[in-house]
Amino acid sequence: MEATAKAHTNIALIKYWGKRNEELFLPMNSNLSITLDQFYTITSVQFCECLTADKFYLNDTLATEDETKKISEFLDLIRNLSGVKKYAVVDSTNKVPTAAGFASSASGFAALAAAATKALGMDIDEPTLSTIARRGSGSACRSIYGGYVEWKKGQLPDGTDSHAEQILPEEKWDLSILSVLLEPKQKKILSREGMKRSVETSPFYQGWLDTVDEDLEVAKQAINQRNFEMLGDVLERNAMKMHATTLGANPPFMYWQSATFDVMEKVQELRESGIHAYFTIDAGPNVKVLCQPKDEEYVREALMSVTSVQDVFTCHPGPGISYLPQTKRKTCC
Ligand code: 2P0
Repeated sequence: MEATAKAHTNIALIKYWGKRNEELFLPMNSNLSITLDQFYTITSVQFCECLTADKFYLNDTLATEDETKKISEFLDLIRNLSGVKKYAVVDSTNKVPTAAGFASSASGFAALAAAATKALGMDIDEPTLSTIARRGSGSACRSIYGGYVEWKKGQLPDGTDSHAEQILPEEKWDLSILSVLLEPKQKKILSREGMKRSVETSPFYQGWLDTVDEDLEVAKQAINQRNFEMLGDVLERNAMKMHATTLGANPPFMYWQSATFDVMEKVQELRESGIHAYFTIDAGPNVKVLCQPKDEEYVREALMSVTSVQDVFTCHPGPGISYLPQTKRKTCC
């Protein structure tokens, strides 16, 4: 009753911003991401009768009670689906630079959903696995698939039609995604809280909802046509609109800091000089810059020249879930 799975993290080009059902993690809008090749989580799960509670190791260290509670609640969903009541040892290793503004929750819950369902011998297809991963963290449902991925918001109240699907495999279109690491200066407003406050209080949230479906259609068309400028224009616009909702919230908040603007300006400068580069920003100050692989080195150097930039990590589109042979991991008895 054990299995190991690997899931890569993803970055949204059209953002998931707002929930229509918080308990089921149902989004207000459909959205679109690229799964990244460099950043991932490997998780082993072993269910065993000898355990009296779940045990969670994160990067080789026994996790805190709070961290373990989140994992246990997620495993409860899977135990309910499978009918198996046993507890589990979960051993998870993150190769995700969280300091660079990459949440490990997407790859983390995708890997956990895959390993736990496999360990229990559950026969489920990928869309169903995606709906399960979604219940850990919304963006995790996209990490089941590689390449270019759409999370369809669905309509059913139980969320069974709210899952991701691949729109283009990773090998069909190579792009460079440069993640720009800045020095964090302020306390983070978690995306979960930020999106809730925007939905409930921002007058600009309706503007977001009124235009996001059109952004998504343009992005899908651009991917279909491999039209990088068209994709870049819409992904940058979409990120700006998401952040505009935070400025209208009550109380207002903003994820950017002065260094964020320095990077945005550098990207604009690059474009004025004829290089096609576009930025996107998630629920934090760090910036991700998309460009074509032929320009990757030049863009990386330009970004490194910005005083407040600490480092730049380069990624390309990466794969979906995979299952690994059992290695020497933490075991129960
Ligand atoms: C995204 N973000 O589409 C958006 C853009 C942040 C900004 O998905 O509450 O950790 O666990 O469902 O998935 C981050 O939010 O939030 C996120 P929950 P999640 O990538």
